[in-house]
Amino acid sequence: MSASEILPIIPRPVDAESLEGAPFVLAPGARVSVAGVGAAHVADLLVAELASDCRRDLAVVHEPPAHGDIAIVIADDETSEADRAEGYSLAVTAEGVRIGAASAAGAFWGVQSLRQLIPVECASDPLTIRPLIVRDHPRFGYRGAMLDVARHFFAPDEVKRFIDAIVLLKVNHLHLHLTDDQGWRIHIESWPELTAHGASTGSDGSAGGFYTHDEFRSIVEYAADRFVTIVPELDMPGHTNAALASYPELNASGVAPALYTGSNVGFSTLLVDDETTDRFIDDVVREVASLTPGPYLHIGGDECLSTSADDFLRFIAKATAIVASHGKTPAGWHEMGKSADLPEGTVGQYWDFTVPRGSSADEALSFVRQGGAVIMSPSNAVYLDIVYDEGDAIGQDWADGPTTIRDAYLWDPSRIVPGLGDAHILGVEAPVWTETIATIGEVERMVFPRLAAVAEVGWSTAPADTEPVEAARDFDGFAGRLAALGEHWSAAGTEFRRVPEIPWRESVRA
Ligand code: TNX
Repeated sequence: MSASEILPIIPRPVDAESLEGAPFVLAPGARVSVAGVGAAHVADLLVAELASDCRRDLAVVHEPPAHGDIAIVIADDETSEADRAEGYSLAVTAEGVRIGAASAAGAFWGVQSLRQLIPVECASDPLTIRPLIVRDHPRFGYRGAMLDVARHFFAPDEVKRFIDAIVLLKVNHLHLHLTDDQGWRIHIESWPELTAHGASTGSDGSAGGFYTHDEFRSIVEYAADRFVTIVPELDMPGHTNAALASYPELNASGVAPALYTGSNVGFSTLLVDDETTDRFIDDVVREVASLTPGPYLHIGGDECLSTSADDFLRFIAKATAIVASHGKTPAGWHEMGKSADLPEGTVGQYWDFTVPRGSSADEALSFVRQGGAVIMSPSNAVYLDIVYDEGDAIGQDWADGPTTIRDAYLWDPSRIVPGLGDAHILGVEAPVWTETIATIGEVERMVFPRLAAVAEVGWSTAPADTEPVEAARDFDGFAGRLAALGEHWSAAGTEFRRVPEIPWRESVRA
């Protein structure tokens, strides 16, 4: 077993080595020394963690480190040129801790590795860390999680808590599924009934809710401070009952349907080639684009079972063009690849799990033919609303479910669609759909520990392609590191499922 598999860090770093010698001890008076653009911001986040987790109060200083300090250094030559966006190094010796990166994001990921190495008892015991050196960078630039706030609504503070939990795994995109049949969750000034009426309930008759523009901006800012890009999704033309229920004029009949609180999919559609609908799309996309600094605006396009094939193609061509006209790169589920009229660079999200792959594979490749790339979300591995085990009370059981922690770990993005390799894969994303999931604690127990597996698939070096993926990935090594991470989740109050495949420490048993 190589040293990188022994150090308890998830995702597994590219290179990691334990060193001989005395450990680092965080002594009273230790400081965080910063140099370079963005280092002070990352230091502030580290200081806040050390204060809340370990009851240590460290000053941030703009001067070279003294013995026993933690240094954060941001400069171009801290990583190789290829790794400047997010790579980092982490060195721990008796002399001090040093995180080096070419970007603030890289330094922040270095801090996440450091946090996992700090003993959870750090508040009462001396804080010591074994000597080691890590050099690390991600395989993919896009590591995502998706939270469905449409079926069950989650308040801004709950979303921020979720962001805190995903960054520990170096997940850097949060896709918010903002609209669906059961609810419309973002205020639109020019179409106020979308939230006045369309946000008033949710799955199972739950209370509903929505984000004001200020609340949405506060989520975007909180995420950006932690190097997470928010990807907003307005799902269309299907999954639109909440909008149709809010405005009669969006319906062919001129009559608004009732709000919907069930779990069926595929029964709703926007009109196609309709002036009111066109104005609606332009307005909602414009407002959400204006709230979104990130490059992507996701418009769904999935499961349009009530839209004819021709209508679907015309709709997608028009809606993606509208997204591009508001300065955003369109993203959508793989069905959107049926269209050969996508704006250059449109991103597809692949969710199929059936083998042989059939038409979905061609739809995925269609994004590449049109100058875009694909996010891999094979539903049998990464749909985190799928039950862990037969008979679970919460979760859905399709997509080859149950989905165990092994299923979430033993797959590879470049082995899903023939002809779709790393060069055309933007990254990976794990969605959690919430028809059956009502509280943020339930969300966390579905997401963790499986998101740790998906995060490692997206970050860590690709397994040798000479072997089957089950042999190429070391599940036992991952399980050992995950057991250590469980202690951190317990200490942080992050809920997670104690799946039986993992040798959780006694201290984290429920
Ligand atoms: C499929 S696959 C959906 C969602 C459901 C989910 C439930 C895809 C893009 N859409 O509408 O919530 O299954 O697991």
